[in-house]
This record gives sequence, C-alpha cells and structure tokens, in this order.
Amino acid sequence: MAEHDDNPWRDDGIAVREDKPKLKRPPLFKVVLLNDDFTPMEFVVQILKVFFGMSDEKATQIMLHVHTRGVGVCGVFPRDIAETKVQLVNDFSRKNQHPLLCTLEEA
Ligand code: TYC
Repeated sequence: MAEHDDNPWRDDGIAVREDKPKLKRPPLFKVVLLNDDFTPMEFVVQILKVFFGMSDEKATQIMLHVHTRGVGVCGVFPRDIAETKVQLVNDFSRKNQHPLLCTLEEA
C-alpha cells in the first residue's frame, strides 16, 4: 500500500476541479488636478511635464481642460504610485507658494 501512496500517477477516482485564480488586479487610482484662480498656467504645464512625463502639447491641453472644467485627470496608477505623485506635486506647489491641489480618486 505504501508504494501506491507515493505514486503520483495513481488514480483514486477523485474528480479534481481547478481552483479559480485567487489573484486580483490591484485597484487603480486617478491622479487629478483641481483648478484655482491663482496658480500660473505655465506652472501647471511644468508639473504635468515633469511629474507625468507629458509633452508640451499634451500638458497644455490637460491644463486648459482643468482651467475650463474645474478638474482633470493627470494619469491612472496603482495606489502607492498615485499617492507618491500626489505628495510630490503638492509639496512642489507649496514650495513654490502656489495653491494648486492634486488629489486621487479610485478609478
Ligand atoms: N486657473 C488658473 C489661471 O487662470 C490656471 C490653472 C489651471 C490653475 C489648472 C490650476 O489645475 C490648474 N491662472
């Protein structure tokens, strides 16, 4: 009997169903910019280029979207990356004495 227990090919007649994969994709977060009346447009464009890797054209387009609509998405990232970007942008804005607000929303 002992040699049967060790044989991986032995069919005990037990039906085996594969388990559903337990891994879920990590939730994503939108990093958003809010409009205000004081932050210069060029500063917002600089933020979008430096922290979000946008071209001058794309950054200008997003900045104007936020300026006219009040809010706009800079990018979508896993939580830790989104949180770090928000922190870096807000620190940089404060250091430059602008009230620009960056925050995150679950995507
Ligand atoms: N509304 C600002 C201005 O007229 C420009 C601006 C755009 C500020 C986007 C913030 O997220 C922002 N100078």
